[in-house]
Amino acid sequence: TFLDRFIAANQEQFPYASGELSQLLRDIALASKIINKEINRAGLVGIEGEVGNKNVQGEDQKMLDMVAHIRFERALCNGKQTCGILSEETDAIIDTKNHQAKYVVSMDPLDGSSNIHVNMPVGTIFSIFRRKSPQGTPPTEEDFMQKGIQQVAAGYVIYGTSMILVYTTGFGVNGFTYEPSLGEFILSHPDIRMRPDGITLSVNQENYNTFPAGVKSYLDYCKKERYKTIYAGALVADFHRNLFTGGIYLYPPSEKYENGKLRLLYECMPLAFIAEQAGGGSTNGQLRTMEIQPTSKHQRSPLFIGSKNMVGRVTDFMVASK
Ligand code: AHM
Ligand code: MG
Repeated sequence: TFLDRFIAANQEQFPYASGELSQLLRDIALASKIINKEINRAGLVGIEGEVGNKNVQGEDQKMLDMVAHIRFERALCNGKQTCGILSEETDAIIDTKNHQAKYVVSMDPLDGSSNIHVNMPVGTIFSIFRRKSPQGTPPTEEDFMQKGIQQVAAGYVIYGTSMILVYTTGFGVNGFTYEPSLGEFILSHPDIRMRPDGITLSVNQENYNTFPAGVKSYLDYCKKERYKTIYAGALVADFHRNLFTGGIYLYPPSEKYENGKLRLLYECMPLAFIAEQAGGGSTNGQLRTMEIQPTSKHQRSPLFIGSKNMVGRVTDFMVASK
């Protein structure tokens, strides 16, 4: 099944189905195809850059973040279904001038971009809400200050060995693999379910010394149980792996990042929606990620996400240590 057909066939599942959300998802898919192309090409540039000048490499990465951002912005503006965009790459919300549109999109256009110059996977993460402000007016910050449980759809694209788009509209999770010769996404992973348990642990232990006591004891427990640590350094890639094999990804608070590093609106929330829809879980160590009330656009949140029992266990460890 092609993505377009799948979206059309499932349109009646959308709360206010009238084709707009379907179009919006297609716009995102289109932008991701373009970005995939840019990233493939950047690989070549990166390899050359490595031999030469480090600064150029740094600029390259930043450039790609911006390229991805611009591609999405354009696709969403042209698609006309989005009135506002919140992106990791710009501080203010973007008014697409489509004031009649019903939806707003939060996104991290290129997650894990430091992976680019070493040819490791990167991703895009997105979250879609219905606006709160009236149709016909410009988007407001309020439109974005909604809890995860209000998301209409969320997903990610992983630019890896192949490009895969995974999304949910609250009726399970489906994954589509890009077939370059056809230029189409094809349903390759229908109804993805996450195992309740796993042995993969994805965490950067650099800040172990200043992690909360509960996290430290959980990590000690994982060591004792001989869990294996796999960390790609790109949230999308680590999450994707754990989604299929069972596992947990953590980015706890530490001295360096007192609220963790990841952004609530366009990193934690969308992946939490997917995790839950696949039977997994996500918390900030206390609260369900989906129930956190955002208070600012780029706010950070600790993240404990993955197989349900693993997330339950680390959360228990944290509560017990309080
Ligand atoms: P980015 O959005 O600037 O790429 O930062 C988010 C990334 C995540 O993809 C990844 O999991 C994390 O930062 C890695 O951070 P660290 O290097 O501190 O482990
Ligand atoms: Mg990111």
